[in-house]
Amino acid sequence: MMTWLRGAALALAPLGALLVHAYGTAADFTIIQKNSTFSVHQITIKVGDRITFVNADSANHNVYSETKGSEFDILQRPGRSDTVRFSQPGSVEVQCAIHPDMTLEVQVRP
Ligand SMILES: [Cu+2]
Repeated sequence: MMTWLRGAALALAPLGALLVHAYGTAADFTIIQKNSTFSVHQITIKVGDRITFVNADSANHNVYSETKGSEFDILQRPGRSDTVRFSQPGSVEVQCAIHPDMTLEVQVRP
């Protein structure tokens, strides 16, 4: 019985290592929306990284992207935060559908 358990653990070990590797290199960034502006207007990340958008205003925001392969569209009530994972390399234009002056360029490196 002990031998079987040990064998099973060894067989599963490579799978666990693979999962850690797949998610281990991704980084998380946070961008705040305050006074109807993004806290940064340009950011460079890598494929697989995540950006959490926080609405720190007392009004709604609607962060979105129509860049091909990186589309998203999120209505955010005050205080809400949502995370977007960027899986396509290239330049992603991010805007707010409610405040057209709110712009952000996300450079996603391969
Ligand atoms: Cu807005």
